[in-house]
Amino acid sequence: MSNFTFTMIKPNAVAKGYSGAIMNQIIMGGFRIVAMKMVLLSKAEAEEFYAVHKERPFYGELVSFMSSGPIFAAILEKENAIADYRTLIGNTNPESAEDGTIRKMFAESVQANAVHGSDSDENAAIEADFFFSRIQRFTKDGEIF
Ligand code: FUP
Repeated sequence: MSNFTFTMIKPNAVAKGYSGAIMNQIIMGGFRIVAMKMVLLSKAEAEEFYAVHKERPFYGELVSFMSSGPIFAAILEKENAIADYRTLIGNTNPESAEDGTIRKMFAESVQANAVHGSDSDENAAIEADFFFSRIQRFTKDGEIF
């Protein structure tokens, strides 16, 4: 069972002033913030982060969008974090997302879908390492993630 996940509040949601409301949903949803920073990705950094989607038709647009404005990146801690966070954020497409989910409330489209959530323990670790060093992480029990 995974106790950590990685998230980003995407440029559209930050620009619209939803960051505080989204962080509130995250904290009220039972997640602890282990690490958090506001950052503007360069195009090259967004390309590297989304390299797994390089062959997908939407890759170029996704990279442009994710480097179009500042984001919040964060590591979150909770029992069963990966699955519980994906439940909290809802479907990738906000039209299919359940009522009360972050994407239902704050997403504009499949691309501008307000937040990212890791899909596996392995990817959460890779994504967290992309943004945060060990001394920037504050886990509940001093556990290393
Ligand atoms: P998710 O795991 O819910 O973030 O969704 P995916 O792994 O399917 O998609 C990865 C990213 O690609 C998401 F941020 C949304 C974006 N995307 C598009 O921009 N267009 C698409 O048609 C599908 C996904």
